[in-house]
Amino acid sequence: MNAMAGAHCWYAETRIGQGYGKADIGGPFVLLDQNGKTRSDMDFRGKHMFMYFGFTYCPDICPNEMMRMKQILSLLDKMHVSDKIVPIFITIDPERDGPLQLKEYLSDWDSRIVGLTGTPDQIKDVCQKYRVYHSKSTLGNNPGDYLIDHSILFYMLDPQGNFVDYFGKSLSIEEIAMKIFKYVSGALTRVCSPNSVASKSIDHLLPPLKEE
Ligand SMILES: [Cu+2]
Repeated sequence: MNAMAGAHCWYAETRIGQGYGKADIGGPFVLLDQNGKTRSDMDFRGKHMFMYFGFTYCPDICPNEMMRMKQILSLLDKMHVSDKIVPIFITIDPERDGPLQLKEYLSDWDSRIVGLTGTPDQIKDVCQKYRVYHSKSTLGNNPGDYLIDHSILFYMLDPQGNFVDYFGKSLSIEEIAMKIFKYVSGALTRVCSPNSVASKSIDHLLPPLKEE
């Protein structure tokens, strides 16, 4: 089967920017890493960004996804391509996830993962650019006691910072690692779903685009 035949590139349909070739997802950011160093998306040019948005106080979803990220990284090690990507964890909880908190959390998973945080406005901005759904729900009377419901996706960007693909929960770590391998080796260049499932599956995971 030719996977590209009749392929459905979902981001081509969801127009937010103007002009051809401009991805709907992604964009510049300037944040702080887990060592307190200012990092921008430009720092990662030349490598594929492999990103996840979550929060360190997440009781179950994020630990599960971080375990997957760690396992994917070790599969990429075995494929000898892990140096072609930079794994990134961006917090959606800037109030609680400062650099130190991120450092402690990420050292439990994989020290190669770049943790990023920022001011609430900076995080809001990057979440909008990557269309990350997140919604806070308080647990009790203490305002610091809350959970955040959020989208569960890995994002893949190319070495120029253009969005190329996302990987949801339905994909196994082996499938994700194989896709990443294909992207970094040039066998795949952008997201196209051979069965048009992608456009449907991501639309209810992401907040609606604002037509502005
Ligand atoms: Cu989470």
